[in-house]
Amino acid sequence: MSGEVYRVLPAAKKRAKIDDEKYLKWYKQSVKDPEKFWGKHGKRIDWFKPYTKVKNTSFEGDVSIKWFEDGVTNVAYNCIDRHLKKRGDQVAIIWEGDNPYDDKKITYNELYDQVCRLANVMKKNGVKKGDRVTIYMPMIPEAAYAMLACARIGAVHSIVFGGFSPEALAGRIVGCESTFLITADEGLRGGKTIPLKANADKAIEIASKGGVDVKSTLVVRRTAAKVDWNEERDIWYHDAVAAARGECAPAKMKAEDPLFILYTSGSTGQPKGVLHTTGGYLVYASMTHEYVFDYHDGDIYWCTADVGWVTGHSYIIYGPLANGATTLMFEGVPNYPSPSRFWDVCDKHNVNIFYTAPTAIRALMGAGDDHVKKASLKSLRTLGSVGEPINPEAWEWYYNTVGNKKSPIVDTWWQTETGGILITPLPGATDLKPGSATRPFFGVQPQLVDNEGEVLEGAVEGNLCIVNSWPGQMRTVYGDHERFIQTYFSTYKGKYFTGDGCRRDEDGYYWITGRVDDVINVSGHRMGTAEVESALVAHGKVSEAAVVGYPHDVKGQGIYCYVTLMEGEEGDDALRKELVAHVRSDIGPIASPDKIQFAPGLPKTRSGKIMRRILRKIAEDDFGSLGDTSTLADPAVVDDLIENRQNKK
Ligand code: 6R9
Repeated sequence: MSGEVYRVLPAAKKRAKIDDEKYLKWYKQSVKDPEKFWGKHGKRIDWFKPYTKVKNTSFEGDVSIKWFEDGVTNVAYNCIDRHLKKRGDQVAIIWEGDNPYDDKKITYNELYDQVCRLANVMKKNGVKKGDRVTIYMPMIPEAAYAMLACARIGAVHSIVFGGFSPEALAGRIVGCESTFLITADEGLRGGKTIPLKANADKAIEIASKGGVDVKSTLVVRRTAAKVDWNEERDIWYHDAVAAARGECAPAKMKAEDPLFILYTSGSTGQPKGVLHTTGGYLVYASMTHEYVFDYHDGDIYWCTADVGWVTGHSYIIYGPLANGATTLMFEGVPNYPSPSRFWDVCDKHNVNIFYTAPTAIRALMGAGDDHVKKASLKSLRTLGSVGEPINPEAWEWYYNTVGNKKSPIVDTWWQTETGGILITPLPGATDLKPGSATRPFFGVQPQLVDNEGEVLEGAVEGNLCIVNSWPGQMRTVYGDHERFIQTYFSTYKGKYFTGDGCRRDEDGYYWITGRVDDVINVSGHRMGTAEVESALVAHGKVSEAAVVGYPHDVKGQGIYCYVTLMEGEEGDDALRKELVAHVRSDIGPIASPDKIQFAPGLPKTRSGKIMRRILRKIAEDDFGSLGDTSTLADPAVVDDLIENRQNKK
């Protein structure tokens, strides 16, 4: 599997800021003396008051992570103000609308003006330093302004992806007690509208029953659809911003003041609010953006993610803007109006660095080479992949057909929790192996352990841990530090456990094998099987549910649900449809079940634990190797499950 090696391309090496020699030297220094290494690189951002302390972190006991703790800075200042003198007229954001005829360029000067105005609007409406602001928006420039305006005044943003349901949005509003919401009348993706304002109204109602009253909703007019209006609460964005002042001093933020909360799924319970702070996060996001993509001044950079996910935070907004880059923000989807959209946009804006997800690559590969070949793509120089393991076939298509064998692919492994990329090739330094995220970034110390926590050396497969802190690391679960410790530092004491399985080969390259916990990865979106299960059992006809992932050609993993119905209920296709609709409305379309199997019983141990291992095998249509079923309370249920499996080949 680790056979094929793609050597560093001479042109990439020539241009790159880091070659292999420098990588090895810096890596060694970064691990040997993190204080010194990060003490130096922390200066890549501007500080109002320089730090004297660099690293103060412990993965033991109460777990405490602090970087640059006595430094004072502001993220919006670093992403905008400090560039104005040199690049005020340079484009900061290229916005490409859902409709190919709709686009816009925003210079750093304009960005400054827009962000200051919005910051003043928020202040005027009572938003203060430390307050949580929920952002539920389409991919329009106002989403970027909203993030930066929060950062400017020290408010903490919590972005909820526009594909989430009112219930999911309400849960996140209540979770961080957020009383200020920014949204739009509607979103527009792939020619279809998404009723964001109507969803927000519903969410506000649900949240108020949960004890949190949203006081103001700022609404961007995107499609000009007619929306319900609450005079007490709703404010038109364009009116408010037009009346506001275009100057607003950046708040003085301590390095460890919170920057944002982002909810993400875990193996148990409801999504948790991952908290990132100011200084270390920005240092890490900007440094990885520069070196992982080999970013140079003047490059046009495009990350296709949505700002609702961490990739959009670190690699559409904060990393690129901190580096004074031109970042492209895309409202649409890969296959609208046709599967050549990505490639057309690359040509239209002369994109040099392109960063997307394996699920999109696989879908576009399936649409045929003609769509790519029509485009010139000659501006492309670095290609990136993120979100899930990339299968070698898709990797090779990306390299050969999209990259024309002249652009290195950086397969970047990281997580919402890590804030930035941890394991990745560097374009001018790393020989590539399709499917491998290759080697750790500076300061990152991966370790593989077995299920008992024994450290594994050499070429081996195990559970991936990181043994020392890096500046971009999450600091806590918002409002629940105990859950932070439990989730990440208790499985293997004193180590950050990622939840991923991983193989290390004879060259020391890392190959992520996927989650080893009950998290599934559907089209690069993280989903807790427990969340889908709790949505299913909330339906009146369902008594019990177990959800597992199974291999899916395009999505990476599909969602397979085993459902036990209440006494007297009949499982048929109509009920299947009803359950799919129910889950979509409870969580959002991204959680749509792919397969539903009605099961009179689930395989349980005598102590009542569902044996998911067996359910996974059956969902994969691989029931020849179910392993030991003798510990089951009722081994007969397995025969029925096999008989009625939904993935028969
Ligand atoms: C950035 C992001 C994190 C999980 C992670 C892993 C999977 C991400 C990957 C990858 C293999 C890669 N993952 N990048 N697996 N190769 N290059 O995606 O964050 O949404 O929190 O997901 O995604 O399983 O644990 P997040």
